Amino acid sequence: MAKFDLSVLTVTLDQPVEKAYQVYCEYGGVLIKGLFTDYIDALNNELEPYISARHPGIDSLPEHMKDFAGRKTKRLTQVPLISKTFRESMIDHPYLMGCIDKIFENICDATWMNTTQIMQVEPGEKAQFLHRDSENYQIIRRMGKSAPEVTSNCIVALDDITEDMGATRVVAGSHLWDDFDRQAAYEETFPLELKKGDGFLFSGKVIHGAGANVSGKPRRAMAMAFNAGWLTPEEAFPMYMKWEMVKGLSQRAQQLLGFRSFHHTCLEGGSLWTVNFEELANYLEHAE
Ligand SMILES: O=C(O)CCC(=O)C(=O)O
Ligand SMILES: [Fe+2]
Repeated sequence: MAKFDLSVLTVTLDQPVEKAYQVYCEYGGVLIKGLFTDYIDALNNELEPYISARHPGIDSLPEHMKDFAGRKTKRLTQVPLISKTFRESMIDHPYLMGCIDKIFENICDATWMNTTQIMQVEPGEKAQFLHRDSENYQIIRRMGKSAPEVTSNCIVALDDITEDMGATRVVAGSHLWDDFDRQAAYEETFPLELKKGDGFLFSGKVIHGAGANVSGKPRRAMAMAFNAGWLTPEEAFPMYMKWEMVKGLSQRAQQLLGFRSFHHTCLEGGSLWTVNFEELANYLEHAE
């Protein structure tokens, strides 16, 4: 198969967010060159001891989910808790937030972080089964291509990632398929080869999965996934982070981490995630 031309998916930070959004809509994802290049070394340093201490595979899961998570893949969450660099400089990156605002326009007034997850695919790992991330929300997934976007994921390369290391396999355009029950053939995928610091932001409706690692090196990437603020996220950030750590962050970061209420403004509706019918952050400030 001819190699997929990644340049059609690629934007640079000097291009307008509208361009990134246009690519996202057409292909289901957009590769943002050098999105986090300035921060990856610091992030890796902060994460290193935690990744080293983690063992591959997730023991407590049912068998099919053990395959999904990867038996030779290390998964580590709690990135905003572990990494100052992440919570202060990466989580609310203006370009990424610009894209997220476009993607979720008219779907929700505020977005939550769905998960921040290190996915280190170790040598010898087989390919993950292909899936859509919206499968976490089956009722939405069953609505097919016309469903509202409820989750969008940015895969960030924490190292240069090549096909043999297990680059994510992506089926471009699969967010627009008429039949969401159709299985994708491996030949329909392309390997998402990235340079350290690149980010690939893609729709929850796009078919993808981690590739097999047939190299001798671990493949280190991070998922920064977002979801509509009215939907339960994968990761329970406010259950393990403390307000003291979050209160100095931007309002956007606080919102992403679940430390602010959700107020409907663009859509009709009330407020969610409140205390005594009031803004959660006000309560937290006074509850200290
Ligand atoms: O690690 C990857 O390349 C993709 C992982 C993934 O898609 C997932 O776990 O949902
Ligand atoms: Fe996925």
